Formats: sequence, C-alpha cells, structure tokens
Amino acid sequence: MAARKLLIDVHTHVYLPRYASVLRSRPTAPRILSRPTPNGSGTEERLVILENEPSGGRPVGPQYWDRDEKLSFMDKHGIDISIVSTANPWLDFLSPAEAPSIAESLNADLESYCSTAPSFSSLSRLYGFGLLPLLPSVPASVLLRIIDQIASLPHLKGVIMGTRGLGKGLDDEALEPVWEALAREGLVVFLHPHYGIPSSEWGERENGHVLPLALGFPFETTIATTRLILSGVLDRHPALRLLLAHSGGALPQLSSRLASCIDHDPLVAARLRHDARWYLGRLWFDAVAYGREELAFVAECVGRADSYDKSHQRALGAARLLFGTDHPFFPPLQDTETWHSVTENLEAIAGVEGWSEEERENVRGGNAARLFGLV
Ligand code: 5CU
Repeated sequence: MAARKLLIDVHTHVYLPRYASVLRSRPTAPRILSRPTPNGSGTEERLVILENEPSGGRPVGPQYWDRDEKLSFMDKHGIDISIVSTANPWLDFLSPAEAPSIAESLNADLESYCSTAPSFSSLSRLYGFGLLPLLPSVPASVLLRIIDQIASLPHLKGVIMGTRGLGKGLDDEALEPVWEALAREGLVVFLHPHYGIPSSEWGERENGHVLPLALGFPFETTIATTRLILSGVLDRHPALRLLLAHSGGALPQLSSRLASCIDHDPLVAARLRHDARWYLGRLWFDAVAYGREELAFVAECVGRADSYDKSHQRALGAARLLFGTDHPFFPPLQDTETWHSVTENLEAIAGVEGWSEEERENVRGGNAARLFGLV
C-alpha cells in the first residue's frame, strides 16, 4: 500500500480497562466516579483528571476504553491507522513502588489491544505509545528494563511522556540514560502536557476547561521543550525523535525570542551547539492546531532551520507535521455524524497555502508512516 494515501492519527488516546479500573478505585483525582444520573434512572461515570476540575467531572464512557469505539471513530473519519497512547496523567499519581509493574502490564495490554485489531495489507490499524514509570526514585535500571520491554513489543512504536520527568522536569541529568536508550531503540517520544500552568493565573471568572486546555496545556509543552533544548539533550542525543503535542504550543512563535535571549545571556550563550531556532527543525509536531494559518506558521518556523526561502521553509516544515485528533477528547456538544475537532484539522491541512498535494498527503499520513517505520 502506498504510504502517501494513508490517514494516520498520531494523537489519539485510550484509558485501557486496567487503567480505568485504577481510576475507579481512587477516592481523589485523578479518578472515575460513579453517581446517579440527573433523572435518577441509573448511574453514570464521570472523569475527574484536571486540577480544579468541577468536582462532578465530565462524562466518560466506552469511547475512552472500548476498542470497537476507537475503530468506529476511525471509520467515521476515514482514519486508516491510529498510534494510540494512554491519556494523561499516565502513571504520575502512583507510588514509585507500584508504577513499574503497572507500566509493564499496561504496555502488554496495549500491545494486545493493537495486535488483535483488524489489519489491512501488512499493517495493523492500531499501533501504540508505551508508558514508562517516570517517578522520583524509580531507578534507571527499571526504566531501562521497561524501555527494553516496549522495544520488544512489535506494535509499540514509542512512549508517551509528560513534562515532569522524574520529578525535576525534562532537563534532569538523571534522564540521560533514558534519552540514550530511547534514541538507541528508535522509539519516538510523544511529549504531552497535563499540568498546565498554575490555576491562579486563570482568575475568578468561570471559564470551564477553556483556559487550561487552550493555554495551559500548550504553555506547559513550550516550557518543558525549551528546558530540554537548553539542557543540550538534542545536542547529546541527535538520534532522539521527539513529537510535540498541540503543534509544539507557543514554541514556534517564541523561538526567535528564545534565540535572542540565549545570545544575550552570558551563562547560556556558549552552551548550545546551534542557534535555538535550529532545534525546531529536529523535532516533529502534531498538526492539532485547528487552523491553516497556524499550520503554515509552524511549518515555516520548522523549515527555517534548513532554508532562507519562505515557501521552501513551508514545504520543508510539512515533512515534520503529523495529523492528530485528540480523540476521545473534544467530542461535539451536539450529536453530529463527524467530529468538528477532526474535520477542522483536516480542513486546516487541506487549506495551507503553498503546500503541494504530496505535502498535504505527507502531513495526513506519509510522515507518520516513515516516523513510525510503517513503510
Ligand atoms: O479535555 C481534556 O482534559 C484533555 C486532556 O486531558 N488530555 C488531552 O489530551 N486532551 C484533552
């Protein structure tokens, strides 16, 4: 099958049944709680995962754990392949003693979720990102053992990772063996936010989930990736492949300011091997930006590492952007056949000025097929 015809979703989540059971067993967030339905006719489950989430949480149901629901969502939107990841907050709330074995079990569960899915040609419709027990005091030897496990599972193509690392962020020296092993094994790191920025920044007016999701999530990714770049991780591990959620947040917009601040800081100026903007061209970005102007802008910033010409930059950047949906988050408020959160991202890809049809096809699936070794 020609890779350029595939629609591949690289940003799509699941709470596997084992994980949902853990959430159901918890008295505090993150948790799944059960309560009577408003009309009193039965019970309903609600998901409470974000800081300051209203205590009643949000509706949660089989779309979060049932594989048939994932496949039916894919069919409805013409998605051929999904690279599925556990949704936030991963294992962050577990104790360092219990997280490693739960990580190993969930990785095995995800392999079986993918490997027993329908396939077409020589490909499965489902692949996955595994989990690492990234918690303070989990020894490197345990992390390396679980990286080995993930690398040995044929449908797992990488790991999903939050921004806290082992508790001190992604610029922590203790993560060096982890970066080295991930790079050596060719596992893609999908960097995803959860914590946002302190909720004190959101004021007193009730704005639902809008500020934490629209701004907090991308700012968290921006800060974490910047710290990773500043610590030289990408210089020391050139083979490390990082995929940033939500098109890298504000990093493209702020990359020249970052470069200038580095240039003018005596402590940091000599630390990196490259100008800060160069590192953008070494990263991958999901195309979950909801607008063609934003995609065009990200592509230009990413392509700037290798060209001075604006339309060439946009074309080069197209090789680093990958379609995603964020399913099962952002369902439509009214019942519709397809999800606006998905069609809007597909329309954005179709609408970027200056992209050739081949570049659009690459963003839809060709780039993912190559990044995850599906061709
Ligand atoms: O709506 C949300 O809370 C989320 C979330 O938690 N994680 C995610 O990936 N997208 C939306």
